[in-house]
Amino acid sequence: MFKQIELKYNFNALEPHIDELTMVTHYTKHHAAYTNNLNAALEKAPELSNSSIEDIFKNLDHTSDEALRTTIKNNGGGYYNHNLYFATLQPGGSSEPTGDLAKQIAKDFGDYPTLKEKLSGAGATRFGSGWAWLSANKEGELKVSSSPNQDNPLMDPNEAWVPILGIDVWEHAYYLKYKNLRADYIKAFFELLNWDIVADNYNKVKEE
Ligand code: MN3
Repeated sequence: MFKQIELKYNFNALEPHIDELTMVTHYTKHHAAYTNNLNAALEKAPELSNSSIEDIFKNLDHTSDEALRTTIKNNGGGYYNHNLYFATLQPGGSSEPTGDLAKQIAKDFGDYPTLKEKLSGAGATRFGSGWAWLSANKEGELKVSSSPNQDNPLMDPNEAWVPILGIDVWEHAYYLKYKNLRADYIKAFFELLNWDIVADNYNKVKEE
C-alpha cells in the first residue's frame, strides 16, 4: 500500500503564496485520489505487487492490459510527483542551494538565478497540465526538463535521471488564487522552496 507523505506544516502555513483552500483540495482530494487509485489498480496487477514505485515506473511494460497500464502510470505518477512536491515546500520562506548541489548548479547552469529562470521557463511553457523538473543522475549532473500529465523522468527507461525537485503546473495547483497567471504561481513556488530538502534528494541520487 502506498501512502501520501505526511505534511510537516498546516494547510494554511504556505499563505500568502499558496492559499489554504488550494492546499486542502490538492492534498486531501487530488493527491489522495491518485494514491487510492494507484493502490486499487495494483490489486489487479500482481506482477507489480511488492515493487517500489521506481520499479513500477521502470516495469510498466510488463503489464499487458493497456488500460490498466495507463491507470497505473497516471496515478503512480500522481502519487510519486506530489510526494516530492509537498516535501520540498517550506512555510515561512525559501532557502538557497548549498553544498555540493550549489557547486553543481554553478557548473551546469552558471549560477542559481539562471537555473531558476530555466526551471520557471520549463513550467511556464509546458502546454496544458504537467510538471517542470530538476533531475540528477548518478554522476551528479543536473538537468531541467518538463513533462505532460503526471509523467516524470523516471518513466523514461532509456534515461537515468531522478527528479529531485518538481513544480506542479496543473491548474489545480494554482487556479483558485492565481487564475490564468501561471507565471505568478511559479514565482510564489520559489518563495516556498526548501533547497535543503532538494540537496538531500541530490545527495541520495549522486553516487559517493
Ligand atoms: Mn497536483
